[in-house]
Amino acid sequence: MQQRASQRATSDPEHPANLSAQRAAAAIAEATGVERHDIALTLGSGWGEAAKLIGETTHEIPASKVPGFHASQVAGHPGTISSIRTESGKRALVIGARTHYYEGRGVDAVVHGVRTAAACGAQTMILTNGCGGLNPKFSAGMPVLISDHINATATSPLAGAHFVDLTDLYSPRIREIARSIDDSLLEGVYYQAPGPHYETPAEIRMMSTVGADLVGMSTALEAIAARAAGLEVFGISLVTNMAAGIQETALNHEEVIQAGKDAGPRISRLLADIIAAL
Ligand code: 8IG
Repeated sequence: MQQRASQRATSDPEHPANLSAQRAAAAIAEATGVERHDIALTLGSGWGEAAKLIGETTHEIPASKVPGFHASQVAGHPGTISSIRTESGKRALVIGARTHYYEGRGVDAVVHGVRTAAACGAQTMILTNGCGGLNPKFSAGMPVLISDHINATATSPLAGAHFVDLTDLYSPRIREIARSIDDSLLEGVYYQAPGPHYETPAEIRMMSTVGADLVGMSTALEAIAARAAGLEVFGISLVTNMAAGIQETALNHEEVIQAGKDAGPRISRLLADIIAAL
């Protein structure tokens, strides 16, 4: 019996999601003249400026010009895809246009950036985000390495009998490199909630109990798709607020943007140094 396309495994290059990523990669290659990118980064809340120190931005493409990408709905997300040449001559693809699960465009849209990165030839996927902190060792403005995740979206970017191992999903090798650059960096388990609402204090207590240190609305689904596509994954969060009930004041997106601005120079330098050391 013939399977419907939507039921086929996403490891199949003919799957519509992979064809869409190949079209995006072709558009990026055409707009930049760069046939292969080595590294890709997705910039989350607070990380919008952080790619500037990585190298020279040679091309900047509005996300709406690349198949499958959408203009950002979130303030503080640039909505562009850029190509950067690092000092060592590597090519970095910077995806400043993340589709979040809460936008309701489906999981394939959420991981389109990751699949496009793989189709552009990238070997490494760097996922950044802004998030809430649960672990009392953390405070607003602190970058934290993601050591593992809890995917609480109740879905997967993969379909079909595609059983992907997620042990050591967040590259121990690159985490070690990061700590060799800044030995004060802490690590934590990231909990991806579906959003778009923030949590209640009771939910935050539950998440702490099940082992979460960080909570946000991205990254886990993207990391799964990246691993499935064979990429080495590195995740880093900027704690922009302490989670509901841990911080005394109500949560708002303005503090998220402000924390990003305040931490900007430190996290930019850190990201640039990590990429230079890969
Ligand atoms: I920035 O406290 C940011 N994103 N779910 N909770 C959730 N997402 C976030 C939070 C937070 N802060």
